Amino acid sequence: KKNPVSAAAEKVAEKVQDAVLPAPEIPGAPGPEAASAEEPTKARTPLPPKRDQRGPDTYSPTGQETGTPQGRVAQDGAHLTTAQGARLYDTDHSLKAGPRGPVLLQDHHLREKITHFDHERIPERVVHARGAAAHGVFRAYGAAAGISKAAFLAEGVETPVFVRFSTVLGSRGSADTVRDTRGFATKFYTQEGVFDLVGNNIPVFFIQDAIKFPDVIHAGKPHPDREIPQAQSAHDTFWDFVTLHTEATHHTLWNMSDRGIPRSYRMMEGFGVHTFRLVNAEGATTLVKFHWKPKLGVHSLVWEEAQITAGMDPDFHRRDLADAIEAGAFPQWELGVQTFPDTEDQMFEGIDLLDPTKIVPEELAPVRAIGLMTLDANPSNFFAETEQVAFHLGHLVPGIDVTDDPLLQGRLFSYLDTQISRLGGPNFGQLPINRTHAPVNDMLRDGMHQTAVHRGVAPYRPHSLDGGCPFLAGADTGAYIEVPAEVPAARKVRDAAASFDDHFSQARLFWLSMTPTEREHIAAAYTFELGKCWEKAIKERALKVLANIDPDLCTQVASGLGLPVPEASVPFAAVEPSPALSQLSEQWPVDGRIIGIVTDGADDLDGVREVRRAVLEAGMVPLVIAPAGGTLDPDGDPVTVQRTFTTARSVEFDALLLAGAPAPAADAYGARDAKADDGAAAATGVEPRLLLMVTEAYRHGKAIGAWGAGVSALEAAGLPANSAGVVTDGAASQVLEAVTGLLGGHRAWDRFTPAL
Ligand code: HDE
Repeated sequence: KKNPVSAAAEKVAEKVQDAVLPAPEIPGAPGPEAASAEEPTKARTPLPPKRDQRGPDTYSPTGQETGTPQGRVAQDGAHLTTAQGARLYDTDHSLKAGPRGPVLLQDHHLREKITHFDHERIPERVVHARGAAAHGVFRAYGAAAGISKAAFLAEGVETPVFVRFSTVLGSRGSADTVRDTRGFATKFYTQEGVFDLVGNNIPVFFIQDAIKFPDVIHAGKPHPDREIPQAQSAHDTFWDFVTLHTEATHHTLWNMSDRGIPRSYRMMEGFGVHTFRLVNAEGATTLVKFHWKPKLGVHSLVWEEAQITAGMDPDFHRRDLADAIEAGAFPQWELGVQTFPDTEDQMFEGIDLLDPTKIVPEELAPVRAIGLMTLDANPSNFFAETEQVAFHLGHLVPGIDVTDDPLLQGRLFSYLDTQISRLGGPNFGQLPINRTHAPVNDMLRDGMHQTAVHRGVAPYRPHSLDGGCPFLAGADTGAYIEVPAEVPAARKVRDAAASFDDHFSQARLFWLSMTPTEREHIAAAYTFELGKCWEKAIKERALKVLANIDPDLCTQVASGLGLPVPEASVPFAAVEPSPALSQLSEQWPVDGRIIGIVTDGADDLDGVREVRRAVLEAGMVPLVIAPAGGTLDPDGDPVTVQRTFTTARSVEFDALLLAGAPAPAADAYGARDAKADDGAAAATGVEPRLLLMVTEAYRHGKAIGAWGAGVSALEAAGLPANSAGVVTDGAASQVLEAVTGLLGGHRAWDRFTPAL
């Protein structure tokens, strides 16, 4: 009789044999036969990361280069094992007293597997829980070398980076396209230690003092009784807070603007928000504000599009970032600085540099580019990297120091503190994604999840054992030395500077810098958000705040809410608009834009092939939409269908091209519904879901091109052929050319109406 263990192993081997995938070709690895289930004793080189993926570095917990990918092992070798390395012959059945008997407590494998699973989750971040990240490299231009001695800012130095983008309010599983601020946190693995630039896509913050952070977040998070609404500011407690703390007016206005609903993480600016202090080799200091400028320009969704996308594709931004990187369309940002003299009063042109609710307009202090960041690889493992990465404002390198901004000062405490509970102890710096690339020689010992095996007996200084002490460094040997900034003699107070009392002038500056279209969007956003509030008193208070920004804005929102227009309570400041704040002024690259190409499966396939090719050549992504999936013209020059009317929705596309006008699909569930509801659509003889797609794209300001039979779909949708952003002149290639031109401006802006 056969030993039951080998019988089970054989059974599994039989099953696996058919399913086993061809072994990937890895240089130096054993040949494909080694992966055969028949010879399970030969070790196999682990699967390499996918082409677009990179994992953390090869540094050891103490910062030494090991040459082997630390913490990158998974499914390494031919045999499944327990966590202790014992080989397993079965992982699908618990150990029982007979096949129908009770499960035995001695089944260690069962208990280990379930116990580990039970503890797979860690607490999500208390803010910025929802995020996506990528690896990349930062290359310094050298332009900041005169003002900062940071080695990674010297000309030509390349530094690996890891960047995590996030929303603020939503929980880990919430939708990407909600109206919110976005986090933009960058970890630079410099040779002098880790430098974290933990910024946002909005250059100001809601509050001026960190002590209010728990309050503003409690107000923005879902109501504590029912835990709704998720990932939104459109509710009473948020508006209650921001109207009672009017320092929040400026940031709230940015959130209500198109900046609150970015088109893509790749198309956002980033800001360090606070003023930082740079110090050069001579000890001279300069105050700076950090800016990330995206090469693709700053672009946004429109509100209805953002809402539909939150349902159709809650992972829209995460997918967009990963897809772009996988396709080789690596997003890039220039890092820039605005520089200010480090004066005693820390003011610049009347603007308090220590007040995080204030910007310095670029017209007053231009942004000087100091380096280029390229994100060129996706993480290999979301949990190990994106979830476990720990950013901290206090991770500074020589040449970069902080200022006395009270928001910044509080953040210096918060990040380390929160990570101790989120990552389960003080040793999270040893996690592969958090490891510095600089050598580590600290005297921190023990603690939860210690992975370094420290040698020696004398983790203290000075000592006379362990071969002497590590020496202390000086300014000439790369020590991090705080700038000995003067602290003015003063009394201890719980107070703020008088300049912090100006809550409205810069909100007005922002409003006046917007184009009419952007103003329409802002007024509509306030009307939506306040319209979702329940308490009338909160809406009335919000209108009083708006009255102090601008009477037009206040009047529009008040009329939308059906409430009277209050008077301003503070005089309007005389402010100069800053055109740099508007998103709509320029033409931008179209790389990575997604073009939906609609065909009925027969009409002008040559045109479809031609525009498909041209779209790809222009660095954009063509997606062919047809009534049914599969391949068109399979025996000729085949065209693959990527979307059908069941899987496509307008929000996925930046522009639409119509090569045909498909008839309604008789059997499609959605089509039947739409036809029943919409006799007019049925009467047109055009697929109702295409009509929805076209009208939606039109409402959202997207470029639409049509030729041949496609023009009749436009007509059926009731769209005027000669209206803004609708192209019907010429054959396929001419239509595409005109549509590409429109995409450079992102949207057909003049199509917008206040109704959006
Ligand atoms: Fe944060 N913030 N924050 N914040 N913040 C966190 O740290 C905090 C602020 C920002 O992708 C937490 O590890 C306080 C401004 C980003 O992992 C926490 C205050 C700016 C991220 C924390 C602020 C930011 C965080 C939660 C008021 C832009 C996500 C999890 C003084 C300049 C980083 C964590 C990531 C995360 C505290 C205000 C940016 C709780 C107390 C201003 C991008 O420590």
